[in-house]
Amino acid sequence: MSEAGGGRGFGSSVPQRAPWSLVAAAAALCLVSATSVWTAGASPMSREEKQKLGNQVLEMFDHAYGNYMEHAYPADELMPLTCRGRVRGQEPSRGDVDDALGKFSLTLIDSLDTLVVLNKTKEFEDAVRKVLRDVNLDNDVVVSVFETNIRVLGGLLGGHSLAIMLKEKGEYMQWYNDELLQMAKQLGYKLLPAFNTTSGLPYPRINLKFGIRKPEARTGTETDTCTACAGTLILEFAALSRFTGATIFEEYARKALDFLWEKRQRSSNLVGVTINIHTGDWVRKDSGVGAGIDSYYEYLLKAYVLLGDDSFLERFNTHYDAIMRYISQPPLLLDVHIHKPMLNARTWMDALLAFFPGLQVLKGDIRPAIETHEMLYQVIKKHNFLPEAFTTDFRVHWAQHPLRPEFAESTYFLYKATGDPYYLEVGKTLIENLNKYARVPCGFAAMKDVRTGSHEDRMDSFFLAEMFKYLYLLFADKEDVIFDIEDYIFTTEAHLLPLWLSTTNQRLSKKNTTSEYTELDDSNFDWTCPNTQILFPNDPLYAQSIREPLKNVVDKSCPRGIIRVREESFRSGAKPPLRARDFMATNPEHLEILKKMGVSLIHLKDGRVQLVQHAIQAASSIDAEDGLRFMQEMIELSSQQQKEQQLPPRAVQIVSHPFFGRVVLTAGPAQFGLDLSKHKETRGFVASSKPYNGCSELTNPESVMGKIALIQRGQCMFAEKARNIQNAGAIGGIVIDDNEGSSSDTAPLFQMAGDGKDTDDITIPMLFLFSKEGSIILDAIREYEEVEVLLSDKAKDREPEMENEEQPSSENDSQNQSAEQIASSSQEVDLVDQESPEESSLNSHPESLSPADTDNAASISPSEQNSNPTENHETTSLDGECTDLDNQLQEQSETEEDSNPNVSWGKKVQPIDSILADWNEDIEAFEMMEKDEL
Ligand code: DMJ
Repeated sequence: MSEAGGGRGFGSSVPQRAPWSLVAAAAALCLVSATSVWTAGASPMSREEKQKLGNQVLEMFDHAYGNYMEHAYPADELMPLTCRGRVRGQEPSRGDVDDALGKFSLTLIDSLDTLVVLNKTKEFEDAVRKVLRDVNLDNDVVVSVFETNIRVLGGLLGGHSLAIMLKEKGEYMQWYNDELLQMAKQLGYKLLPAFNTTSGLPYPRINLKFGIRKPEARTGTETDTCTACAGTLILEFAALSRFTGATIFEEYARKALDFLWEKRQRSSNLVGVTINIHTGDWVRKDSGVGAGIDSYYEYLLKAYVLLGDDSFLERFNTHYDAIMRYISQPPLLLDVHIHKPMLNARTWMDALLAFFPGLQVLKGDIRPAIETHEMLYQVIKKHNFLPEAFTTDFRVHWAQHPLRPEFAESTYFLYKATGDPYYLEVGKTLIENLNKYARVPCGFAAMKDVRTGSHEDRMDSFFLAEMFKYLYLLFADKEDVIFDIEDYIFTTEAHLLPLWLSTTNQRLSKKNTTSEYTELDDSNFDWTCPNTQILFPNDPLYAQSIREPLKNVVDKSCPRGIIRVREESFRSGAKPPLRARDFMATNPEHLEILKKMGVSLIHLKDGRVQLVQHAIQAASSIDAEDGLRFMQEMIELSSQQQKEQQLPPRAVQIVSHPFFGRVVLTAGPAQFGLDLSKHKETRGFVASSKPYNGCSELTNPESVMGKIALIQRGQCMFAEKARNIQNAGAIGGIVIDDNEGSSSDTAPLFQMAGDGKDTDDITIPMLFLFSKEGSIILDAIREYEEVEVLLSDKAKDREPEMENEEQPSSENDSQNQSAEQIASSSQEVDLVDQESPEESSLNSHPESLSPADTDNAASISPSEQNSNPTENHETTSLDGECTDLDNQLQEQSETEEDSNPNVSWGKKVQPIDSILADWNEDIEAFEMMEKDEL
């Protein structure tokens, strides 16, 4: 393989763009040209305020980066609660999420080009020297190919791109001689063995030292990968090829993309979430724009922008057409089945899809981008952050939030496209929330639960790679950035690749691609990057007019089950099918409908009622399909109800100096004692009980009197501990796990059960902390002696008067906590664990399903039979308000169908066998989705 001469044959002068490359640049440029179009609308933000916010972003970045460098480097990531580095193998495994960690100083590499964007050139120079001096890419660690590509290869290439730009300017980086690029090439070669499959799709993981095949590799047995994992390589691999002249990288990435394209579901033009890398069969046949698929679509469009290859645009447009037809239900984006795209596969959305409005801006399809972004913003206003997943009626589905940048990304692109100062206000809210809820003395901590405000001991590298870039650029004027951002494209990790690569080392131009398209179909340009002068010709309030009808979409929504309804019924004026949430077993009309749908009601001996469907007994195939949907909803509702019977997590917030409420620990609730959700929180200083296990009368009542007692788990019942500390005068208790190293990051939520007897005598609140979270309090006592905490159901706002007391040195004091200071305790364990509400799922109720292939069954308990299950949901609303959104969705759906002769309800009427086969697939898909980690 020939390689273009090392020392940046592309080094000191930036090549001129070829004519088509100007098209690519124009595609990127169309994002920014609208800023000058705006003359009216929401009040503009003054230059001073924008600068103030920009400076705030810089200060926040310093806080995150500075703490990483001081307390974590050379580890991959900072653990901001315990203020130390996360070193793989030294912390309890968190599963797949740890596959991003390769002992290669991930956060430093991911931050390189952010330093330049934020005008920290000197720090960039230092950081590059550190990478070259310290980073080893040859560790015996199994890493994710996808994460290593987007974060490390992308980070090195972004760093290289800006290093050569700076060198050319003549002031900084004069010593630089393509060293980052050489590292990138070394890493590229390390990833190549992953592509050794007949399909050309890469294995999901690789051992950096031993590759795939060697016995020491400890990987290579996987059969499946996610679509995004296989389809998010082209930008970095093509850039590597073009920078170095080694064409193999681009070739491999193209081959993987070609294979995915071939495997798209031909009638819907959608792709599934996971695919078998050997056979090419879809493993998960659900399809959306979020987790598992997201950046595959992003890279098709951006590959066109960067590489100018029309076939990528063709593919993107074909998929986009399918997304807008099936998945987009503005303002929602809902997953569907690839082979049955008119049926939703889920009733919830994940946070990763928040990047999609940004991609729609790049595409030039602004309206749905504005709509979805507005819906997401309202969810954020409700919970301060976007929960990892939320339902179609905007309830929290997965409560964590690892400081993801996707929403900030879309906000930036929408501002660039519309110039509407509204998006600056959105950015301001994001900054405020980060400082208010996620900032801790040693960095920024992910949210463990957006409902309680509790933290997780993690600060992912993408927070520095992406969040600060997008927030800074949102408020920056051209002169605030030392280079022209429009000369670059953002990778999915927001790394910057120069557009001039399009004309460099083009050995794999479009004529070599395997795409079946050779000619461009002009109609596909319908949605592509229109001139923004035409987009908002005479209407500077365009974006606002789109947002206006949606302004209460979240607050006024109702709990819903499956949204898509049978359009045909509405057109003919017939009643909509019976929804599971409306079903009442005492309503004769409902029983009649059940019968029509082939669903029978069986009263079990234990008093429960079981619903069984024999599709064959339904009055028609449409009734059979309604029955299937009804059963599916019933299973979801019953699973939801079981979840709701679990107690939610609680929060322990350290409010004394130097924490001032900024550290919030996830705590397990007790099934006895004061219910913190109903009563005011309890606040007090903490004191360790003697004996520490709290299993007998306390010998130090004077120390715990009026305080919150700390007790170790084990050796007696939780209720007994509670009684002993209560008798000693404690106003509350925190039980700390004695399993060394246990953490709420890795263990499901723990609920403390009573002792099987009457526990009404226990009136103080009791909470449970895993060992790691407990250690944070124990360390604080050692360091500061007087430690005050707040026990509550949800973290409370930091107190301004306490913040004001803070001395400049106090932050450093707490940062000085070292790993050695983290105490842990260990003794025997016993008693009752309960699964977290987040952990329980449809899967956990296999008994609800009949084993017979042709039958579908769900059980409901006697108490559920006559009640409307939705009454238990936390979201309430007025009838009129509910129907508004439903109608919107209905209308949208009808319009879609009416205007599209290819899509008709008739198409959805399937033979019974096929419906039953699909049903089984649905169940499998739901099971897998519930298990899936984002
Ligand atoms: C980032 O690592 C990338 O943006 C990726 O494509 C998916 N999302 C994470 C951050 O949320």
